[in-house]
Amino acid sequence: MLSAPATAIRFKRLLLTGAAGNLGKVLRPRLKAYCDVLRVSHRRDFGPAGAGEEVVLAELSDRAQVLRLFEGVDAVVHMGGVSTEQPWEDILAGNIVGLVNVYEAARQHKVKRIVFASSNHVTGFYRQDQVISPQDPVRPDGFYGLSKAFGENLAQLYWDRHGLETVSLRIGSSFPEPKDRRMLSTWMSFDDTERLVAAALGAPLVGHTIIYGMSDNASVWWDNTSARHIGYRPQDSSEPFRATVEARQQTIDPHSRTAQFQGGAFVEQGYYD
Ligand code: 15L
Repeated sequence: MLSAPATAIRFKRLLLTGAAGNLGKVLRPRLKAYCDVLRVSHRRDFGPAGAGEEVVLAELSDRAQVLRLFEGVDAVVHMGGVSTEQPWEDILAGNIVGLVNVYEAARQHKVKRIVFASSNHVTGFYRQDQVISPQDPVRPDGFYGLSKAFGENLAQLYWDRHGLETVSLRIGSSFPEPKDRRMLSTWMSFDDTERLVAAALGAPLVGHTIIYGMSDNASVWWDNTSARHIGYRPQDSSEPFRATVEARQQTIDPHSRTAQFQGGAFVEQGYYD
């Protein structure tokens, strides 16, 4: 948790979807500093509201429930939906049908901005010896990454057509610390995750901006120059963890697909007949 919020932004009612998920749980206590009321949501019961919160349960694939969820909301941090490679039916419900419902509800309720949890797996089939930017063509590494690419296109459509702003965060690996050699490049600390979300919520003009979510790591595959107007300045780095990570994962076959592609193990996961 940042001791002083990075910006002076404050919303009347901010909605956090996926509040009981991995990143939702990290952001829930942190986002309270940026709003009067934090509306927290998940598909199933996850306990009572805390101080300054209200709980509204909603199944993303149910349009009526999502419309109710968005009533009175100023801005949204959308962490809900499927966050790993899963059977297509689940991805379809959570990340395709569910996201259309999110954008329709946001449009109808005149929400100003969505911060959308996209993923680095939108471009997971670029190689680890390439440095890419949000302007490069997508190369999803599975149906999950493909669904996030759809989400980014949906965000672009709602900006072009309806003036609804989105910052799509192509989140790398937001964990307490990097778990393996790949994450030395993709890791984003929880404090930097908060900095990124706060910057995405607070930047004055974003249209639809895509930005990779990573800390200030020494070896990186992503160039965020085109998103500098967001004002995200990561302050942590994976470097202090390098010796431990390399000692833990001593051997790595450089010819394995997992080691070759940015998506790591995701490039080999999937539910195919
Ligand atoms: C993701 O998109 C996942 O949500 C997360 O669990 C991590 O696996 C991350 O990507 C990653 O690439 O490390």
